[in-house]
Amino acid sequence: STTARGGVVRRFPADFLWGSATAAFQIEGAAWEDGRADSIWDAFARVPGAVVGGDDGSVATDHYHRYAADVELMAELGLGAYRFSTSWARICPDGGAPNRAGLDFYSRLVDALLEAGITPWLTLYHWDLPQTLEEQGGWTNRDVAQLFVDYALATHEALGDRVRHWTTLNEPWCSAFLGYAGGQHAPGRRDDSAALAALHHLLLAHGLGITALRERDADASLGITLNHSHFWPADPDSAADLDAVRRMDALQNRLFLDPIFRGSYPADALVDLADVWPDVVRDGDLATIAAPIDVLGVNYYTASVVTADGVRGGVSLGDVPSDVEDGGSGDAAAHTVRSPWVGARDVRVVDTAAARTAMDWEVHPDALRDLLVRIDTEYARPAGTALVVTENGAAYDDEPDSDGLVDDVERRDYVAAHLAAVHEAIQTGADVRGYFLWSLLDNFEWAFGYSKRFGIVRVDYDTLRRTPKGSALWYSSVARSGELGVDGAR
Ligand code: PNW
Repeated sequence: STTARGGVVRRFPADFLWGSATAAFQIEGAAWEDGRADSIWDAFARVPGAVVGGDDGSVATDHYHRYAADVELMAELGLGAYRFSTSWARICPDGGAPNRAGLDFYSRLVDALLEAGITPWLTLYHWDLPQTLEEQGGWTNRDVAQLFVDYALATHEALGDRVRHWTTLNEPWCSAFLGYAGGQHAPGRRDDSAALAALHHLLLAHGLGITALRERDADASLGITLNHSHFWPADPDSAADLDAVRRMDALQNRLFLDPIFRGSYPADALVDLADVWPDVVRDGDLATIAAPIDVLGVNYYTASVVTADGVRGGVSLGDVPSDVEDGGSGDAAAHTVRSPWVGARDVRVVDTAAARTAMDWEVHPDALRDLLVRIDTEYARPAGTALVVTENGAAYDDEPDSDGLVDDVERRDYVAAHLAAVHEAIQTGADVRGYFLWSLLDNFEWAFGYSKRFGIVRVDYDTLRRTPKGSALWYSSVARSGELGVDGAR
């Protein structure tokens, strides 16, 4: 069911954080203004076939010029927190020395948020690596982890007096596996060993970043955001399917949770990946990566039934809709992608009767509850770390009426069902402190360009006008009251 269950009103803790989330590249535009240089996503968007419709981030939602109105909108909706990212390519355009004009933009944004009573949650890396660093090998180059620390400290120096919640990385799974193994994301490489080197250097950057920020600012709340998912076996009696679940869980969840919370890569994954694992882990790295964190951000969208038993069919998780395969360019020589699931390319996804979003992602709210309880019990709580849902939301094919209004009942139901799941996790005892809806605005949905809309606020890409959808008004009343009504009603 995609509606909130139970015949009761669900009351969230009084200090529960209600927010929305965005990321710099997806909303800012102003791609070369005030000294900003190319990021890997600017370069990737120029590759024929990489992004649907040939879309890019040059204008996006023009948030760079409209941030004040966007903050006002959040205030009108009564949202108490805002998760955004700073652009590395704006702050350190050539990967090195900081750019004052770039930092000033975020300083203005943070001031506007604080003035509106909205708590800023800042993410340092949401995928926009300076292109000059890609030319030095990108995340396969260990030196990039140290340059990330310089960027983090420059940003903290400018904003640390006002920003108290710092996140190092957003979804290193996507950066490493979609960026370097599958090619769906920038820099668009397809090299499994490079993906694993990138993964290790991303985690190293996180650990070095936490250590440096902690040294500068002992009271700040520090963390990382990971994208998690849950996998069920198509046949619980099939050894092949159970092994498929084990391998997928390792790649998606444990390859990140284990080093961060236990200081080691999962032994079974190291065996699975032995043929492609690069020689990049040095003495002391894992202790650095396991630096204590205050908050683990959990991004959750979907879960899957999987099989590794050929007879059950299914589709590879690397398959993408044909309109996306060549980015809609129709260019035969266009950029191609493959499954990002290193060591699990034989695993296939089996359709269930669950509803789907416009991303074709199945809707499974209960898996969010189970994931939060599992991560809380097995990893976060023993480490003294709190959980925050840093992204959850859905793309749907919104249909504006003649006044441009969108009554997005499906998105509201999706969010209501997942909030009910978060509430159940809290009742079970999981320490979940907040929820950031993805996303405040329709925006640049990576390889899908502007063709997928995740916003609770519609953006008209001709006029750049913002119009809150039905889901925004509904979410506003949930956030203001701290209560989720029966079947998601308020
Ligand atoms: C996340 N996948 O991206 C990001 O953090 C957001 O920037 C993004 O807009 C949002 O989720 C919606 O997609 C993902 O293919 C992109 O598994 C792709 C995948 C997962 C997360």
